[in-house]
Amino acid sequence: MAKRILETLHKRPVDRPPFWFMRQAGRYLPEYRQIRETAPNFLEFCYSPEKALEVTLQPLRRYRMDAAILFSDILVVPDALGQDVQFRQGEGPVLEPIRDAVGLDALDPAGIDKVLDPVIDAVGRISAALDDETALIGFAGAPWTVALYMVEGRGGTEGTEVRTWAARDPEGFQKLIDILCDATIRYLNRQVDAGAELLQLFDSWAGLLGEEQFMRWVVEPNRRIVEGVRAAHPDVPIIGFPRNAGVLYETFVRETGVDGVSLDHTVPLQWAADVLQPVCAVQGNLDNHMLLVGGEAMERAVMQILDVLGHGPFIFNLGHGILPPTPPENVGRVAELIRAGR
Ligand code: 1CP
Repeated sequence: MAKRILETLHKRPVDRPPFWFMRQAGRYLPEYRQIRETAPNFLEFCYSPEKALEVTLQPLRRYRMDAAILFSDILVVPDALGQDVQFRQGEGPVLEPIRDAVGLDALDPAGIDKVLDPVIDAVGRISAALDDETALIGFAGAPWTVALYMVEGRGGTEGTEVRTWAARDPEGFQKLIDILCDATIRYLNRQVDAGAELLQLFDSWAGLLGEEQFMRWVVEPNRRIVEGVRAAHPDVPIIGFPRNAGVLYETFVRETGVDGVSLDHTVPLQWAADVLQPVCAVQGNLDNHMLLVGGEAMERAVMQILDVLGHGPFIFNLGHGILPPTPPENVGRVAELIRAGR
């Protein structure tokens, strides 16, 4: 049978909404933690095709999602460009920050393919391992979000360094965005060549920007990447995720030409059904904290999403990634509800 998530993104009818969960492979699963311990650090884990294959498949064995997502991270791109990137235990990513033209000159866009070869290898292996009902999602970070980590040097900030650079010296900052657009188009096209059937662009920090900056640093780069991927692969669906963009979600879907949009949990359901679903498929948007709560509160939230968004093109997902303390059985319960259609 045709893959539900691809049918949905092409706006064709399906028997029930497809589903997958952001961060479906991760620390909430004991089998993930076990393999994670065998890698010396997180980047080496991402660059080990056998390990990436195994942890990509783990959540599918438990919950039979409609899609697998390549196990990797958005920060492999700065690493491939030659920036120093480290993941420290309990601290998240730490990068040698880039703040000016001198930092940009040190990047090496010609070297990315070689560093990213093991990720492309993993895509091929995952593609070969999936059954004919399960689609493979490739992904990358969108330029604004990747630039935030490259400029701040870490996560968990308000983005003060990157926001002030972008506003003070837009031409200089544009050079970083251009490097990231080109590298991302190339990287995503290679993922599709190796077997990815749809793509998601994560712009997790889109919500930090006001309208004018949002147009330049979120909408325009996402639009360019959609265009650059379509030029090589006209039929591969692309999902955008301008997290926390509020009413600017509407501008985003109209201007970028994405086939689907992933909604954070703050987007009102009826508004999404009325304003976004006529333009493209919507994906989301269960509050990831509901998976910590479980029980009736979680079940009610799931039904409500299915009721309001289930009539148009819709992919069930969370508003943001699964949190490490999530009880795996709550994920199973959500999968069961979606499969039953309520
Ligand atoms: O040791 C570990 O296990 C580290 C935890 C972890 C995992 C499981 C990190 C570090 N990355 C990942 C995998 C990952 N990251 C995937 C795999 C596929 C899946 O969803 O199952 C994906 C799609 C990502 C994407 C990613 N990485 C995003 C975009 C989505 C989002 O969550 O907003 C971002 C912002 C990152 C950066 C990142 N990587 C890891 C951490 C802890 C962070 C966030 C740092 C911060 O800003 O707080």
